[in-house]
Amino acid sequence: MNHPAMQGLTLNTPSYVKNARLIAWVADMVALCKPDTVYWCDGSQAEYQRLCQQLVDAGTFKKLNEAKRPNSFLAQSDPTDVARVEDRTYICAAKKEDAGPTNNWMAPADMRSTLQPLFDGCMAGRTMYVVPFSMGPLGSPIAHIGIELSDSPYVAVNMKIMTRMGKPVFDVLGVEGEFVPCVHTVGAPLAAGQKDVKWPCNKTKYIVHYPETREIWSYGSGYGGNALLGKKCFALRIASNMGRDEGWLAEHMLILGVTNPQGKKYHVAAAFPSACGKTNFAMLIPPAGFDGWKVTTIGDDIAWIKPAADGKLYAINPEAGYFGVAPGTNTLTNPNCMASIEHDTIFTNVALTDDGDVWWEGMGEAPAHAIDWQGNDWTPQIAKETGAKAAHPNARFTVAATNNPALDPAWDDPKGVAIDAFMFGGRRSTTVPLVTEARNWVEGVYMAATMGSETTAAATGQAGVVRRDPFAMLPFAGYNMSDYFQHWLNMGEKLTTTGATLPKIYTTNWFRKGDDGKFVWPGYGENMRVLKWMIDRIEGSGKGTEHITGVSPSYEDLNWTGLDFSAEQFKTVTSMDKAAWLKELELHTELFQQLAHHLPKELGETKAAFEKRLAA
Ligand code: SAT
Ligand code: MN
Repeated sequence: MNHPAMQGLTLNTPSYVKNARLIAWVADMVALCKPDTVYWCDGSQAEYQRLCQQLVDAGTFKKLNEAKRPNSFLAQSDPTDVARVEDRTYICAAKKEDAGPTNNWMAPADMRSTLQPLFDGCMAGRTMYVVPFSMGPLGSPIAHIGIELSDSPYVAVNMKIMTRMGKPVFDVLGVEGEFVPCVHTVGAPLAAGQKDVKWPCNKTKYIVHYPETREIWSYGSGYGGNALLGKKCFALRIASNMGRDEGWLAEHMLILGVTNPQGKKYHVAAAFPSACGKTNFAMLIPPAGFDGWKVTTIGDDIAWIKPAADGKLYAINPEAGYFGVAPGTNTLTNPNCMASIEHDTIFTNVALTDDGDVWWEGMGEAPAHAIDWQGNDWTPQIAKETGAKAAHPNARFTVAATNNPALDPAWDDPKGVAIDAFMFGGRRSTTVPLVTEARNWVEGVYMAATMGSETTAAATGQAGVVRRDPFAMLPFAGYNMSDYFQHWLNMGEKLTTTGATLPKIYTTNWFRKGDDGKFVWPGYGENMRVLKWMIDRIEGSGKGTEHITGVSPSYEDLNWTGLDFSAEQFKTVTSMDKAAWLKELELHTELFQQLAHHLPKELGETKAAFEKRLAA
């Protein structure tokens, strides 16, 4: 169907856009998607305010109480569009084995013919926003440019917060610069005169990546990582492909700086699965007993890491904002985060209080009445009777990094920060100890590759099932997982031959439970005690005891000042149970069978060494 408004539609290309490939691609996409108008985002604050007002007028946004939550908005999504859709996410590599067994795959030609009719006319009655963005500081040697075409103004304003978005991107792009083309539609064309809904989307969803041609096509969802294509789609799935080809790493990691009382600074990159507290850890406030220590945030979700001439690995945060989980966040668990979202924040799927502010489970005292994330009346009594949640468990805030009081001064440094340690943390109620240092790079890669985690709400909206989540990258590795392991091994080997000191690799688990089913480790700011031990190890002063899978601290190796935590409790979170580990290694075997194609032999050898130690 040809929308009438298509006749004579101009591209409205601004005069400062000089990239011929970009202009040709936009023209092609306009011809395909048939929007009513095309709007090129300039990324200005005035534009942001204008689009937010437009979203208010359309009913997508509610403006929050200006006195309580200045310049902030609430969006409540369609109840069927609340999280990433992993079962609808595809890596369309030319060959199936290059997507690997952990990704959905369809042949590129088949996917293109599947998507063609869906995208044909998909933006009818809507505006196509051209969203230019840089992942990483503008012009950084580690950064890359993307252009997202989207029919969602919600996406445009979120991208303004989440990325370096706007006009300066075109200067970096120039006449011949490279960009990753990202097309997004909510998949809800409007017939002439048809009234829009507040959260348009489509039951049919496709989140599609073509790794060879580095394209992203997203259909049917307006939510989070499905729609903000700079995030998981580009910065992880496409970028992991770029990193493999070009010798760098695109990782699902926060980056933090930690400065000791003498002023010496270290940088740690840490991978945890979605919604396992990365934002909390990245904004950690050192507890009592750590006077003079400071933790600062470079990033809370994604790291791009590249070896530099000095043999060190330098990391940037490709993002410029946080798309964090709201439920559970409060002034005790994450005061820096609560301060960050006091103003200039977009909230999605939290509850609206009667005084025009927001609330979610775990924020603090419940309001007597609120409108829940689905627009229904909510009271503590209703919650008690029906179990209704005020906020969706995957409700989010979108906020600029510059709102964070703990923002690291180097967060926007184009050269990045030198990484001293990697951390990999699963959510395991049993088996895996609080912290383990790998004895070497290969053992660290093994531990990261076999990481398991109990699922959270980020992927499916459901929590609690254990799955293997190698490197916290299961839904994000844009190519064969075993080739990805190999890439990590290759990076280690290459750096070693240049004489570089490789970062140490740690695994952590904050989530061990006691017999009463409750978490034993207090977590949050107290994780500083573990972080300090890692730094002691880097400095060579930290003590530890060797066991089956690496080195862990004994009770007396940690600083306990200011925390009442007994040796008995410590044992509960650090014990290595032989029977549990025999079973765990069986599960590793299962994983390795699944990933047999191209599985690096070093991983099998490491497992054999663990088994030998376990038998001894
Ligand atoms: O929806 S996002 O992919 O942006 C967040 C997450 O799942 O980690
Ligand atoms: Mn994430």
